[in-house]
Amino acid sequence: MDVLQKLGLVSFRAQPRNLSASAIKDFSTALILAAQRAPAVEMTLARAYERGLMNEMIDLKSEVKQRFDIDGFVNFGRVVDDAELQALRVRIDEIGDGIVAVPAGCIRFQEGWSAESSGGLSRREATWQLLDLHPHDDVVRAICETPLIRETIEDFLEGPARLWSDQVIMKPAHHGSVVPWHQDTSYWGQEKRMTCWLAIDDATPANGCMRMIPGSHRRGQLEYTPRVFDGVDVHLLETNAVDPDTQIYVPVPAGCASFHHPLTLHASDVNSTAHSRRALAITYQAV
Ligand SMILES: O=C(O)CCC(=O)C(=O)O
Repeated sequence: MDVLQKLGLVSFRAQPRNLSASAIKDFSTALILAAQRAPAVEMTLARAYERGLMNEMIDLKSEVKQRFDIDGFVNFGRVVDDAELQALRVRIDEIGDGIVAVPAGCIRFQEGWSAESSGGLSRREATWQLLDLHPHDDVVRAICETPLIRETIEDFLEGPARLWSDQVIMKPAHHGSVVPWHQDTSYWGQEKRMTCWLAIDDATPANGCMRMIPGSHRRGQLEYTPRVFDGVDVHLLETNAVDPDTQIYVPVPAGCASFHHPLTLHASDVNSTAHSRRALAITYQAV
């Protein structure tokens, strides 16, 4: 029997591939709603650990690793508890509101926004991205150094790793913008790194959850072009040669995470809902 079934768990990865984009959105939304109602459907090593299921945990670890090796990403389950998540939310709000100061280089605002010329947007609503907070903020650093996150990345990298960077894409309500198809290596080069993408709010197809192309990490570095998008004051790198028919939506409930390989093609849509979709991407580098 599949180890997930044995644990009474269902993987988000069981997403049918031959459905239309709108059917996939409905399916993904149904999964995330099910996860909220019944946390038992989360695929989580922590749960096996809590139940003292050590053998299952070892099996599950190898199952997760196998899936990761095949797909270049895995929808993992819960990595932080409610109190940690709440502390992170409060701190991100405080930084967005300017109540807790971080160096100016850690904040990217939406294009054209300034306190004097705000266009009706608060400072927090106009914050597009927070970058490398962990050297400056204890709450964010503690989350980035969560042992389950570090150990999972070290399993994927097959060796020790150190925290390298963090970023929060804020995707505020109503105007959170698109992140185009890209490989992280287009920004970073080919160093051996791995990212844990922790949902601060529920990430759904409607509010711009991640979309991934399974197996794309085996295609090597692809061509890319810099692009400027409306409302985003940064050059984003867009990889061409993407067949969106092969994409998978990866909805992640708040407090849970997906992990992705730096060569895996991924993107996210605009957030047209009334609630923000924030996520903390935590990257480790092999040492
Ligand atoms: O949060 C997003 O929408 C995109 C994040 C991303 O591209 C990444 O973590 O590499």
